[in-house]
Amino acid sequence: MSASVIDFIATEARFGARNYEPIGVVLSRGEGVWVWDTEGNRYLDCLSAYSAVSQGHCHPKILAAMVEQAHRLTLTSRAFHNDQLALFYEEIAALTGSHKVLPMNSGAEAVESAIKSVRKWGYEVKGVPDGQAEIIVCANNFHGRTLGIVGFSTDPETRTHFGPFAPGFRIIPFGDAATLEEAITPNTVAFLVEPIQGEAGVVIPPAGYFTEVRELCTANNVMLVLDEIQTGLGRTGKLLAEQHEGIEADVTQLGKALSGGFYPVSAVLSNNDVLGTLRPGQHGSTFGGNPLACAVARAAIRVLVEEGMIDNAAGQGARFLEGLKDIRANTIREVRGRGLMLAVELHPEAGRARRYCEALQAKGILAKDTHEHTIRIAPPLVITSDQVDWALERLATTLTQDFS
Ligand code: IF1
Repeated sequence: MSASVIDFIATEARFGARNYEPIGVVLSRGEGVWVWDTEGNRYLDCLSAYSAVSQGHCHPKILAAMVEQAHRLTLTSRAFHNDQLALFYEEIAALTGSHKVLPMNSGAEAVESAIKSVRKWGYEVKGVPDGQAEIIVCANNFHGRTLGIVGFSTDPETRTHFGPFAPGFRIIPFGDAATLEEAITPNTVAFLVEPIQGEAGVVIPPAGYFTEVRELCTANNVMLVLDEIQTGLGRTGKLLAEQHEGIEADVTQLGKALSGGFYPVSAVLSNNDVLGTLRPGQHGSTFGGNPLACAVARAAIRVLVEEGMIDNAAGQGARFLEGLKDIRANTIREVRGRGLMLAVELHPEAGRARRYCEALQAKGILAKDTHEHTIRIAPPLVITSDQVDWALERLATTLTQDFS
């Protein structure tokens, strides 16, 4: 590593809270599926900032929209109207078939806002006794890092020594509708779940699971709340992952690619019942729904649809998944994926996934491990067949090495 790279990393270590352990690369430029480090080395980005850069790095049309808006008006607060929010509402509602939209900033904020809204609906519409609302979540969930959210995490890394936590959450296994039915009580207001568990290692539920979940929620007047912050906006080869299951959520959270990686933008989408319970002064955010965020999000959604990125994710995702499954390596325990949300789970005896990510870095691919033994593969949705094949070649040579 050159002196400058070491300087960047050393300075981060000197001043920064050490809440990450990044791969040893210092990036300085991005374009499409490619990123470059400070020494000019090029990498294919197979993380896409955890699916926030689905449109590709520095998409020119999103950039142009951001610059144009930044010259005009960036932030007014919601104390006043602005000329971008209504347009954002109309476009995101039309695209997703939603009736109400609550604009926020981070994904976790959207999840927290959904929890507040669905509890409020429980008390004021469903008639749950005040303070007794229950929300069912799944083991191995990941919905963000705020105190409320880590309070119902089952990952010790995420929650240890951050307590005490808020009550009102029940945990069931992911993918087992019978346990959902058993967990529902008259005080249950919602089932909050990812359509595919991302951080858990791209865990896809059994076919028919969400059909049963949808029926159970409807039959028990429980709101189905889908966290599509990672799975949404084309990542799985459809606009929303719920579409693979042929169901519709009552409440949905979007984030990450909602801005194409230019700006923190998230949103809660719902039917009228849930977000219709909020009254002036009961919820808010300084930056939520600001004109710059809305202009960026409108452009990010537009290019996603107009440039065929969703269908490309389906086609290239199928190519990538098939190519990964064709790799004959005794290090591989399982290959999973839907669209361009893919994962390679290694046998524990193959060694830590991080070692393989470091070996991939040397071959020009940036990927991230999760939970010790799984390599996440999630390139921007603009990836081409040639780039998929280029990546598969390098993945095959790396995965046939044994770093145990
Ligand atoms: C980190 C994980 C992924 C998410 C889902 C809500 C949020 C996320 C399904 C919160 C965020 C990010 C957070 C980031 C790394 C990344 C991540 F490894 F943490 F779990 F993608 F899998 N729902 N996921 O995936 O959105 O508040 O971050 O905007 O915390 O290290 P956020």
